[in-house]
This record gives sequence, structure tokens and C-alpha cells, in this order.
Amino acid sequence: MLRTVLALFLFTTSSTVTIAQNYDESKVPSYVLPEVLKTVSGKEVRDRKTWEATRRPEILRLFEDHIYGRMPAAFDSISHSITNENRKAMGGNATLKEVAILVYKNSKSVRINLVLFIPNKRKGKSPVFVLINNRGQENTDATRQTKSEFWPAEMVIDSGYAIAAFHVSDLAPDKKETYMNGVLRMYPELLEADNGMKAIGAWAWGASRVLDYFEKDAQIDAKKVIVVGHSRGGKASLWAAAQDQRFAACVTNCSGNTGAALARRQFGERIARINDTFPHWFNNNYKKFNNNENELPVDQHMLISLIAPRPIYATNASKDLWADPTGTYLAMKHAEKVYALYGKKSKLPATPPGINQPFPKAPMAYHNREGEHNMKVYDWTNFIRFAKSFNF
Ligand code: GTR
Repeated sequence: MLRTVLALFLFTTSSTVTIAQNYDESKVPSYVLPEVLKTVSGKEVRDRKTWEATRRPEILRLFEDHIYGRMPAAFDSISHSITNENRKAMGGNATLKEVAILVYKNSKSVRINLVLFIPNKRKGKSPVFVLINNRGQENTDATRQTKSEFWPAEMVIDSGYAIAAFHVSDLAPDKKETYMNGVLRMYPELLEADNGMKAIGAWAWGASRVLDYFEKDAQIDAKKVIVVGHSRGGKASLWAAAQDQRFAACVTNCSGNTGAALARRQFGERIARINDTFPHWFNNNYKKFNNNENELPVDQHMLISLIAPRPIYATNASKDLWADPTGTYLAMKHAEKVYALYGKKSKLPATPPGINQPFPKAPMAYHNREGEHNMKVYDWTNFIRFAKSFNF
């Protein structure tokens, strides 16, 4: 409700947006999705080899150039230091590590502050859920004085998984006036280019640097990293997993427009609105698709396809029509054929399951939780079931 009111408010105060939001399924226009298994030159993709050699790189480049922006090619160095360690955190159940990850390029640097809890009862290296935190820092409180359903660390530890988080502001402040005061200071050429990354790209890049750290932590299994994000963070978790294939699995919670939902349905939030309200998220080229979804050379099912054959979990919330639950489900369904190239059969039913009917199994998982736009214990309970379904 709050989001609907907000949408109406933004609509009436915005100067450039001219189209009202549609929440009526019967008013979804007819559309034709770009074919995921046909190359730009028109060749059908029938096998994994052609997908990996030709079509996958093509699609990745299209997403970079038209939506999320080109990512930094390299950096000069990366180092880390443990700023706090407690082997008896959570009443002895976990080891807490607070880690400062420093990345340098051209004598500029960013510092990513990672909070990491590792289960003490697990033998050997732990698989880990890492959250790209777009909400308040108190949600991932290392002291555990504040506990939040958004990041229910105790529950995840009790289930035998490590849980980590970093805040988006370490990479790019989430404001159109200041987003460049982070990673982009190191890459002025990307800031200037129409196809250069902005905040969402910077957040995804940060997730990859955290993965670099996991590769150096003897208690973490860096081949079992599940990247998690909610809403704008869920757009970033998808983009992180799409371009960094070291992420073993992806959770995209209520990610909506330019996340897991199909743009061409024009249901709920639209490209014009997201670009108008958050011009600092996606590259300049994306603005060409304001009120012009059908001209996009991709749609979001193709972003999900880039994650294949790795497990993916998309969610929605029943009252969060802004994020288009049906469009999210359809994007997942349209990506199934890429999973099939790898012999991975999706267990998702043909039509969207009802509210609170989770399908938390690899390779493709989905649920529509009852309630508002949020990430809650209900969601995390199913993310754990999901991780267990592929034996992490
Ligand atoms: C909204 C935005 C959504 C989503 C959300 C959030 O205002 O329109 O695309 O990102 O914010 O991040 O909670």
C-alpha cells in the first residue's frame, strides 16, 4: 500500500515520466521476447558449447552496454585485514570475523567492511550466504545487539551455513548526487562512458571482491558462495552472479524491475520510472528505453539465463505488485531452456504457484510470500532449504 501511494506521489511530482503504473493484468500489452537461444546473426543455439562460446558472451555484452554498464577490467591490488575476531560469538555457536577488504587502483582505493559469522559446529569449510545490504547497517549488526529478520544470522548459523554481509555504501553511495564517490573514483573512464557502470554495477563488483576474500579464508568454501540481495540489492545479486561465474548460486528477493521481472510486460514499475527516480543505478544508454521497452535487445529472462546452470532463487511478496510477481515468474520460466542445455530440469510448475507455496529446489526456485515488499525469516527459511537441495 505504502509503495502504491509512493508510486502515485512520484508520478504526480515527476517531470519527465508520463505514463501511469499498470496493475491490471488484462492491460498488459502483447509482446515478443528476444529469443535467448538465437545468436545476433540468427543462428539457433542447440548446445552448451555454442551457448558458452557465442550466445552467452553476446548476451552479457548486451546487458553491459544497454543496462548495467561495463565493469572495471582490473585493479592493482587487493588486501584484507581482520579487524575483529571472536571465536565464541552467538553463545559459542559461531566465529565472528570483521574484515576490511582494501582494493587499490591508480593510488585510489575502496574499503569494503565485511561482517562474517562462521558456524563452529561445521566440520571443514563452510558454504556461505553473502548479502549485498542495501538497508541500514543495523540489519547486519556484528554485536548482535540488534537482530533483524532481514539478515537472521543466528538461524543461518544454526542451519550450518556461514553468513556474511557488506553495505552498498562502501562501493557506491545510493544517491544520485554522490554515487560516484566510491569505486568509480578508481575508474573515471567508466564514469564518463555512456555504457559505463554506475551504482548497481559497483555493488555487484563489491560482491566479487568479497568472493576474492573468501578464496583466502581457510574456513570458507569459496566454491559454495550464494550471493543474496533484496530489491535494489537483488538487482545487484543477479548482475553479480551473471557476470562472475565463481558465484555458485544466486538469491534475488523481490528484485522487480531491472531485476528478475520482465520489462516488456510494463506491469508495476517501469524503466522510465526507475531511470527517473534512480538515474544513478544503470548506465546512460538505458535511458533510451524509457517508455520504449520493446526496443531493448534483451529482457530479464536473459539475465537469469546467464546464471545457468547454477541454482537461482527468485522471490516475490503478494502485496508487492510494483515488483511484478507474474513477470518475475515468467522470466524464470523463459530461462528454463538454457538450464535444459545443461541437462538441468526446472521443477517450477507451468503457472505461478499460489501465495506461500514455495518451490525451494535447485536448479530454479521460486516463492511468492504473503505480505509486503521485504525479506523475512520466511524467505531465509526457504533459502536454506534451497541450499540443502543442492547439498551445500
Ligand atoms: C523502489 C524501487 C524498486 C526497488 C525498491 C527497493 O523504490 O522502485 O525498484 O529497488 O526501491 O530497493 O526497495
